[in-house]
Amino acid sequence: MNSELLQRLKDAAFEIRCRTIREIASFGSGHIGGSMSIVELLSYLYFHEMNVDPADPKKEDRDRLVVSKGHSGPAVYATLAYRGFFPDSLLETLNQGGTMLPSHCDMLKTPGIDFTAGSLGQGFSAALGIATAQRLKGMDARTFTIIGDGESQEGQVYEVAEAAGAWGTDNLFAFLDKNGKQLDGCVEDIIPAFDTFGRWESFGWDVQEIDGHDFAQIESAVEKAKQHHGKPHMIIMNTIKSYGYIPGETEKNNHSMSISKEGAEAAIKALREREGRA
Ligand SMILES: Cc1ncc(C[n+]2csc(CCOP(=O)(O)OP(=O)(O)O)c2C)c(N)n1
Ligand SMILES: [Mg+2]
Repeated sequence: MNSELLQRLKDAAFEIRCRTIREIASFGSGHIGGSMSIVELLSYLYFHEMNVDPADPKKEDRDRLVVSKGHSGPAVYATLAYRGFFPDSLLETLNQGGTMLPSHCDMLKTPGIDFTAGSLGQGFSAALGIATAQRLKGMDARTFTIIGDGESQEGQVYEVAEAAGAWGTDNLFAFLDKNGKQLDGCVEDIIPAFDTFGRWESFGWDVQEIDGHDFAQIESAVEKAKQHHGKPHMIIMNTIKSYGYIPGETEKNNHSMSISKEGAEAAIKALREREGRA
């Protein structure tokens, strides 16, 4: 990855993290853990990879993103705001009455959200449907989707695995946010995910495993996937739940957390220092 792009993406990730932390603090609590673990991916998709236009969020030939772990809405909204889909000021309305930004992604409420999610497993099915429609219409567009490792315990996920593998849906690019944690504990303690890589391969997917916080690895995996025709793509991302919201990184229960306004500013200061930013 060239250094100019790397710096641009790192800056975007920092801006998105600051916005996500403040946004959750404006409501007082929210899904910080699974929001922060996908920030590098969101930065990469919206600031480098995806064909989207904030001035025309519904343009037909766009690439789509279905965040099937829809509780990560706060990070997605922060990304969309920073990309220019709507003003930053809306982030302060997160989850409040009448908001355009409900805690879970809603395609009827928010410009730039391609599918409603929150009931784990369902968004992933929709992503396959959207990718299939793009193919049937002869479009060049891709569908990106993000699922969680806890979400991967949903049986519906494996209906998608089977169908997409059988159909060779190669415009479907899935990312598994393997942060090792679900709502109330570690995946390994609840339903250990035996051989995640082999499992997806066995369904006929093109599978890679990377560090989900490393932009160079994200770029190389996406570029490799684009060259691999005839199979849907699964990029397993090893991540840290709450990454970048430093007080949450070492917290056992970091799925949904309370954040005060002062706590948000202290956390942003700590992140700024850790990243060596002025
Ligand atoms: C069908 C369904 N069951 C339960 C929930 C409640 N729930 C919300 S988030 C979550 C844990 C998800 O864990 P994971 O997919 O690993 O998400 P992440 O760690 O990325 O936050 C659960 C059980 C839900 N949203 N949908
Ligand atoms: Mg998880």
